[in-house]
Amino acid sequence: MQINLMGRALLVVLGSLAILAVSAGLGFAQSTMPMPMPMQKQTVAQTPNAIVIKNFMFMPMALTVKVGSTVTWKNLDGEPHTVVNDAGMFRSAALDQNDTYQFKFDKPGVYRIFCGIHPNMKATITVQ
Ligand SMILES: [Cu+2]
Repeated sequence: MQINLMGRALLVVLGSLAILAVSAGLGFAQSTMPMPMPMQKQTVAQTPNAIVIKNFMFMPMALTVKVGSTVTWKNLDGEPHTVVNDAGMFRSAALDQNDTYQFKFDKPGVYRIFCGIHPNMKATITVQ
C-alpha cells in the first residue's frame, strides 16, 4: 500500500510539472504571438515570397523568388529587428512586433541580408 501511495504521489508531482511546463510554454507563445493575430500569421504562412522573423532568425533563411517579386518580411518577435542588404541596396527601419517590410527585386542575383541590430541574423534571397 505504501509503495502504491508513493507511486501515486510521484505521478501527481510529475503531472503538476507537466502542467507547469505547458503553461510556461503557452505563456511564451502568447508573449511572442498576441491572441488577436493568428489570422495574420496564417496569411503570412500562405503568402509566397514571405520571410518571417521569429526567435532572432529569418525563416526561411534561404528564399528563391522570380525576378520582379516583392518579398515581405514580418517581425513576430517582441524585439525590434531590421532588414539590411549587405550591398546597401535596401535597409528597413526598425520593425516592431508584427511590423512588415517589403522590397521588390527587379534584377536577378543573390542578395544577402542581415539584421542591423543583431548582425548574426542572416538570410539569403536568390532572385532568378
Ligand atoms: Cu534583429
